[in-house]
This record gives sequence, C-alpha cells and structure tokens, in this order.
Amino acid sequence: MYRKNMKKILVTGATGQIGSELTLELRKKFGGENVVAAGRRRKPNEMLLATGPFIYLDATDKSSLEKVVEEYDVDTIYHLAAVLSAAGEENPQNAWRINMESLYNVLEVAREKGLTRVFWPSSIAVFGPEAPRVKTPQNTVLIPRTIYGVSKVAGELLCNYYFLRYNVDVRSVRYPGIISSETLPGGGTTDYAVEIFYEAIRRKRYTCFLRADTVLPMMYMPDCINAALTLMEADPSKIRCRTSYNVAAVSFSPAELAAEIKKYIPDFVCEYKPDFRQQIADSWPMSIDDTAAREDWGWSPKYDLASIVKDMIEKLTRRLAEGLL
Ligand code: AKB
Repeated sequence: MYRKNMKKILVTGATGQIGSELTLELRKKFGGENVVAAGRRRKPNEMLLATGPFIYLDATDKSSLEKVVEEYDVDTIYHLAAVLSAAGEENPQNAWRINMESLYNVLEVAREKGLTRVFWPSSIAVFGPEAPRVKTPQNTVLIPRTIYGVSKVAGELLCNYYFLRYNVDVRSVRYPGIISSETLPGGGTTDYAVEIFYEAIRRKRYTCFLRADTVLPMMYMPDCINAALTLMEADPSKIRCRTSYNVAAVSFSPAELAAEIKKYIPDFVCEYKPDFRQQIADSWPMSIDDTAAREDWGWSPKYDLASIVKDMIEKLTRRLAEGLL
C-alpha cells in the first residue's frame, strides 16, 4: 500500500475517539509521514505525536483548511471532527455550526482542489422514532429529534449532492455507538458502553445514564476502522449509496453488557439513573439492516458482545496494571 512520494491523508478530529485509532491504523498502512493528524487539542496523546505530523486545525475555518491541504499536498480527507448527540443538545446552535460548517468546508476544498476521496461518518442518529426501530432499513424516513441527527441528515444530503453535482468522491457510513479502549468518547448517548468498562475495572461500580433495558446498536473499534478503510478502498463503481451506508455489528442493552462484564468481575454492580440522554436513545433504532453495505462493498463485522467484552477487559486491565488508567 505504501507508495513513495504519495500524496497525504488528512484526518480531522484526530484526537477524538475514532480519529486517534484510525490515524494510527492509516499510518501503519501508508507510512507515518503520509498521514497528517489534525485536531483542536493542543496536547494530543504521545502516540499521535510520535508517529507522524500533528497540527492544530479548526475545520470551520476554510482558509486554514485550504492552507493545510496545500502545504501537505493532501489528496484524501477523513473528516471526523464533530459535536455528538448529547453535547449537541446542550448547545444546539454550536453543534449545527461546527458540524455543518466543517463538512461544507471539507467538501468545498475537495471540489476546488480536486481531491481524490473524502470519508465522513454519519450516524444512527439520522433516524427518529418514526423509522422502524428493529432492523432499520437503509432507506426509510429520516426525522431525527437531536440537532446532531439533523446535522447528519443534512450532511448526508450535502455529500450526495457534491457527488452528483461535482463528482466529489465522498463516502460515508452511519456508525452505531463505538466501543474502544484507547480514547474515551465525549458527548455521545452511547458513551455509557465505554465508561462502564473503566468504572467496572477501577471501582467495580457504575451508574448508567440509560435504563437497563435500552437496546442500541453498537460496534467495536476494530470493526469501526475496518468499515472506513474497506469503504475507502472499494472500487467507485461498487458505491451505489452516496448519502451514507447503514453498518451494523451488535445490539445490546446496558443490563446485557453489565451481565457480560460480571463474568470477568463477579462483584461488579451496575445501577441505573436515566437522564436526558434516555429520550435520545429511545428515539434511535435498536438494530440496523446493513444488507446494502454487505452487498455493495463486502462489509462484515468480526466482533460480537462476548469478544468485545473479553478484549476490552484484557486491554484495560493491562493498562491499569501499567499505571496508565
Ligand atoms: C452518539 O452517541 O452521539 C454517537 C453516535 C451514535 O453517533 N456515539
């Protein structure tokens, strides 16, 4: 995969939950110096700094984005910077501005400079209570109740428009909640499914902000990264959907997750105190139909609930023993 003198990949939101791990994976594949990590944190983690270039970038500022694309000879952007669902409800105006302005700038720069490819994640948050909640289809009614979901629906339509009108090769998947061991998520409704591991290992107790029986679609980070890379490598003729593909892995409730964790930490206690995020979760699908992604570009997840929990417990226990947790 690594080519000498190859053009560069830019990852925005590289210090976030998905960005931090995706950047390292891209660097392994294409060489550290070919993957520019960009974020708004002044102090990113050491691995990001040690393995390739890191720059401060606010993607809502188009001229800064243009400068970076020119300076590093970028031809592919993974645009991950975003405000998530729960944080979005605390300041909807800010969430709309950040999510929409940054995506618009990325698509405009891709159009103006003729970039080869753009990846932008959408989310199960595009669906609202009017959509079927079980095996939610690829094409169904999209009336989300959060500003995050509204920005994702608008973003999907914008991506489709830029493809049809300007031939910008932008590709997207609708991620479910992502579980990962390296960087904590921030501001999402599905964040409980990561926090619960840290608290179970450190304190053997967790108070969940969703009801015990709230079933949501989830995915482990290796599958999440694999979805992005497989879609980005697919032949353009295979990509029949230019809004965003449904991708599914597992669905479970907090009670089911807690029961699986208890197999490793028998005295773990999980309590439930639902807050405003419950309403968001109740408006989202419980499971997703991802037939189109499987058929078009061979999407297939590897991790189920048991293998996710086993891997998370192993990784976080090791980090705790090394004093890194
Ligand atoms: C969130 O909870 O907001 C995100 C998402 C499902 O897009 N993790």
